Amino acid sequence: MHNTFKIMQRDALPASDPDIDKILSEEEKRQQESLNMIASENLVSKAVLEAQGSVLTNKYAEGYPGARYYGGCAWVDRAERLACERAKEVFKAGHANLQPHSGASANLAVFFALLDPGERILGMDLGHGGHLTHGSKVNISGRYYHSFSYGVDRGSSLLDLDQVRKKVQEVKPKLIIAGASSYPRLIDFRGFKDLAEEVGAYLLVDMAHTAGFVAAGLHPNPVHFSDLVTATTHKTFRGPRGGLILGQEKYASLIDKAVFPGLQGGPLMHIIAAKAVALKEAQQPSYIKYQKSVLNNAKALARAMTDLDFNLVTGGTDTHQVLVDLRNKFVSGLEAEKALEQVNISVNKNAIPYDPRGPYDPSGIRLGTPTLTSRGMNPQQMHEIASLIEETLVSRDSPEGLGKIKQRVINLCLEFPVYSH
Ligand code: DSN
Repeated sequence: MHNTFKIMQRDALPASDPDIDKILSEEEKRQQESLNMIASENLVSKAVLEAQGSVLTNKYAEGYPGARYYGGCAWVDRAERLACERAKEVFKAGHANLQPHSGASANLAVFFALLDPGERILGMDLGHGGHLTHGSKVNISGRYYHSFSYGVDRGSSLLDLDQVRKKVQEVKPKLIIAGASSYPRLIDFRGFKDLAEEVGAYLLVDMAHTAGFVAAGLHPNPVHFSDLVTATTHKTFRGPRGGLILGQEKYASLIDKAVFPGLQGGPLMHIIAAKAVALKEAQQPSYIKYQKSVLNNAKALARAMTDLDFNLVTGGTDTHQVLVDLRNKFVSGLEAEKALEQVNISVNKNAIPYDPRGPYDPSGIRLGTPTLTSRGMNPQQMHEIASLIEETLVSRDSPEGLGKIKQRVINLCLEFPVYSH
């Protein structure tokens, strides 16, 4: 007899595939009973889940609305048109492509549209908070293009555009990528545009982590002045797993051709419909309230961690992320991640800028507030969670101590159930 805990009712699966049904139940229980502080994750609405788990998965629709390689596309055409129109409204963009399966493929489509193999790109160093797809040598972006990187200031851990300018002038890239995976501060995308103009480069802004704040009008919108903007739809934006590309109308045909037939085959129409649902949610007043709470919670968490003598990279946050340098706590990022996992707190180990340790066991952890906020938590819980983190690290060698903390974590989670509305 397996665990029967369920968030979503399933009719056919329990009998047809009890193994997978059990895995889903266990994962639902894990999500219900864990504090998910992975900064790149969130909790989508039931409406998004329903669109995502719909019959649209049955449909092939290579091409674009009105110009498909398959018959029977009338309804999926409507879904994709709605998604594109809503994306253009939400982000005030001239053009939107909702087909990228992920942020990684959205970025690759932009490179494919604008560059020839071997041309120069300049992105943020992965070890300083950049992303694999911004030119890392182990990624296609660093193998097919001639990639260079800029970093953050050694003293402040902040991006200093004067230092970036030196790199831009030295490299003279054809494309500059602005945007980060673990950088807790606002990025001056407008400043990056000025740097790009100085050398005649394109500017790609990858706002995967902060798209929710841009959609809510809480962070400056880079769509107006960048050449192209990519994002994922599943992080702060709180939609289904996937990517999108936004840009001025003049790039429409280049981008559409790069995504299909350049890079991808059939679009995932169930995901595109779910993106449309999330985009509609992003137009509701409650969405702005939600995104404000994500930011307030991150600030509260940063304050509480600082009060407990944790060192924060850059000293605080303007986003949903809090990047903790653990060196003064004499625990590594991997040890912290493992200890926290034992008490049902999910975080990821993370490099800090100029990290003296290696990438598999770096000196930091990255914390995020989007999922906690989606559960309805507020600054009071952020203080409680900071204490739980501190106590876990102190008690990491005591199974009994960790057991007690885990029970407190579960109790807190059950006060803020997932999918309670
Ligand atoms: N893996 C994502 C993150 O955690 O930031 C980026 O792709």
